[in-house]
Amino acid sequence: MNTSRKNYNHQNIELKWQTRWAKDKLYKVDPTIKKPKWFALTMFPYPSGDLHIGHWFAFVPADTHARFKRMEGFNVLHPQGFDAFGLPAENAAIERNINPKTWTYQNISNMKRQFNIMANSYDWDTSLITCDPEYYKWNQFFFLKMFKEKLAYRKNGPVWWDPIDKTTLANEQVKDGKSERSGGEVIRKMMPQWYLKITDYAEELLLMDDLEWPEKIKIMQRNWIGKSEGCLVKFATSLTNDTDKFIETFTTRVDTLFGVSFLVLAPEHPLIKKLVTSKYSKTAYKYISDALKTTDIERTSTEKNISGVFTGSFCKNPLSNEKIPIFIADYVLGTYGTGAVMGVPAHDQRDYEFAKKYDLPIKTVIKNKNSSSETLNEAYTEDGLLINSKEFNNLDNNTAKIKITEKLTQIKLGKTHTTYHLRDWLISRQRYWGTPIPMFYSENEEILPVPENELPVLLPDAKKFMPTGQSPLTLDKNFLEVNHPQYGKVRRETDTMDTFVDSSWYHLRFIPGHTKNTPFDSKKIKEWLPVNQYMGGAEHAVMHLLYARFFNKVLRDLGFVKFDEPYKRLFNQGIMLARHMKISKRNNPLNPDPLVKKYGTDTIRCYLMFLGPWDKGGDWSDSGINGISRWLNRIWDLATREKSNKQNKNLSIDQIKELEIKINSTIKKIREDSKSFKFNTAIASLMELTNSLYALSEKNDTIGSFWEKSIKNLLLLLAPFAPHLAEELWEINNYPYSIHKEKLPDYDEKMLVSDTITMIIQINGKLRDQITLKKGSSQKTVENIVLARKKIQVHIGSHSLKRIIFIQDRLINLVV
Ligand code: ANZ
Repeated sequence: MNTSRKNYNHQNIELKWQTRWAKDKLYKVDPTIKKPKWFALTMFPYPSGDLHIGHWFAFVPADTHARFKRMEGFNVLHPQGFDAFGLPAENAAIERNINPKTWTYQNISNMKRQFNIMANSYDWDTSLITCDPEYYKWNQFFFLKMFKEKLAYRKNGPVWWDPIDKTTLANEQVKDGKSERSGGEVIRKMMPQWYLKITDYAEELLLMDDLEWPEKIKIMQRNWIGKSEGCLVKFATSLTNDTDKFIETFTTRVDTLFGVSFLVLAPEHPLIKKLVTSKYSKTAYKYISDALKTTDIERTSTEKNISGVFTGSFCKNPLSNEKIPIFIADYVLGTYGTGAVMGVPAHDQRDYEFAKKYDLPIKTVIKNKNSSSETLNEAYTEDGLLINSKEFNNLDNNTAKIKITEKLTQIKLGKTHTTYHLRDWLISRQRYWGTPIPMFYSENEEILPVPENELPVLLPDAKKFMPTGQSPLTLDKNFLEVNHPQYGKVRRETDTMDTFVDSSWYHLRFIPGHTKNTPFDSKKIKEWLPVNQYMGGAEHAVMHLLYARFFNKVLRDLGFVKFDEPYKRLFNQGIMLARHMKISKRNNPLNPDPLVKKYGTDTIRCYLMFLGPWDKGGDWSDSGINGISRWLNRIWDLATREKSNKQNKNLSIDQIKELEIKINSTIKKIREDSKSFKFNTAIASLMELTNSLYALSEKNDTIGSFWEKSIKNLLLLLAPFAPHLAEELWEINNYPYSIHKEKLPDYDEKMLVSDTITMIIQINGKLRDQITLKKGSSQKTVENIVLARKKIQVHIGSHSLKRIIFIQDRLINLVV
């Protein structure tokens, strides 16, 4: 029996290779190498503390994927950086009463140490930290470019206010009426804020057919953008002023125009002041002030009792000329369409309830083709034929939409219109830890851009950065008040940018080649982008992933990049649980540092990938990790066998053939599985190969070129999963440094299926022996071979053979 060193010392090995790889910059990307390029990117982390095991679950499989690409022959750039501005870092710093900057840089150095332990193949020379002035200078630069193109603008309007984080939020950061981050219930405020005009790109952002992204994310983006095609219809008021003559409504059901029995304005509608008559003003203004205190979610909830108030004014239906009362109701939102709705109770359920409550006429104008009744117990919202609609009667309602729109267009009281639920991106934050918005205000509130050559506008080192509702930078007089050579006495904008601005273009900054004077090297960008494989959580579907697409399109239109989309392929990993609990910074029963000490990085890496399919997530179990540990020790044992002990027999031709098939099919399986991120099944097949080799090595001599080749292939296939162990065994087996520069072994298509089978030999139904035979061997051949076997002869002894049961390629049963 071969002697071998059992359980390997992971602590020595892992530290040794981490040090060596870092010293040699093993993963440094050389852009001049003539190989196809592959940009593998993972969503970069917030440096808000330690990397927990959930981070490992996000980053390790992504690294393994990048390693496979490298071994497939690509020139791989796999960078990593830190999304360093923003509320998580700022809030953590406040809790600990230290400056966010000190806190952030401390965390970054700790997290870099932890990343090294994780052994991901990052090129640290390309790294970036978004709170570095040399990075955020370019946020400001792009902002100025957008301002010039009117893609960045300031507007006073209703905004979402997070009372916990004490800042405004973008629409995307509000989920079910709550701040996505703090969980606080948001409230409406009127405030002048900065916006980026993402709505200009709504239509193009809907085009996603060429993106190899999970369908789920594409659907979420499409729904969020919410394209709606309809018609703008003008209702004449009694007001005579040119701008007030009409109330414009947006409807997707212009076919119901003859069924309008009231008009509803959102409580924010600008014409309200002019339309509310003195008789109704008291009730109307009380209603409006109450409505503005509630959230849009509450206002549009179908569970809430519908309510409204009459304005005292009327308008005129543009086609029927009927006199229509004008109401105010909170179920109409000021931020969608035109903020005014034509009420058609017979065909819209909310309008139906409203009409019932305020005793307004309910006039059916669309008739169910199969029913004669016109009385309704609820709104009829399906298709049908028009009735009570003058010359449009008997048209099917979809044709009627076209005809009525044509008529309205003719008389200039309507036109087709497409609108989107997407709102412009509000980027102002009343917080300290972010990129200063590079703007001045003159004494008479004129908006003045900071000249480009004055960038970056540095974020001052603040002593006070507690959130108060007002941007902390207003407390810094040196920052705030400027005597500008060009503009004179001006005041600086004190809000900072949403950190999603930082992450909207960071991928471009990773490409080596930018100088002090360029955000990135446009020529090299062309070689590396779009990102070949982006990997990260699905929670960013309508935030980061939408913003980054928008930013890319703006940069394209400004001439900075040539491609339309930043991320060609996207993969979302699932959620990992730690002993049935969701992992978070606060709730982390699995601290990686002691686990690494106990099991080693390679074991943890493999275990995380063995847990389940990466996109499905998984649950950590302590017994599972022990299984992985045993497997890796087995590989260690196999690949460190002494080669001087020759007492066993060599492998037979058949055994070699079987093993060759096993190896070829394992290579094929692992190549395919790794492409589709199925690391769990890839590891399972590597385990099977290990078992086959182990079984052979128990009985046979592990000498010879074939055995060596087998071990070599095993190590190459292991390298992306367990980089230290593979490297160490590579060295022990005298292969040249480094295994991570090797190519993945290829398989031979002809060597995938076996032409032999294992047949079971039974005597009186009891398993007595097994035999390897050529597939399809005849009963006669098998009988001859079996009856000639010593072991079988011993079992039969003096009994006489009565009967033989034979199932081809499966079993032979001798009845004696
Ligand atoms: C009259 C009508 C009749 C409507 C009918 C529907 C059915 P989407 O598809 O989401 O775009 N609407 C328009 N602006 C609104 C606002 N600011 N707040 C609340 N509701 C608003 O929905 C378009 C429909 O939502 C519009 O079509 C309008 O009601 C309502 F039988 O107009 B409809």
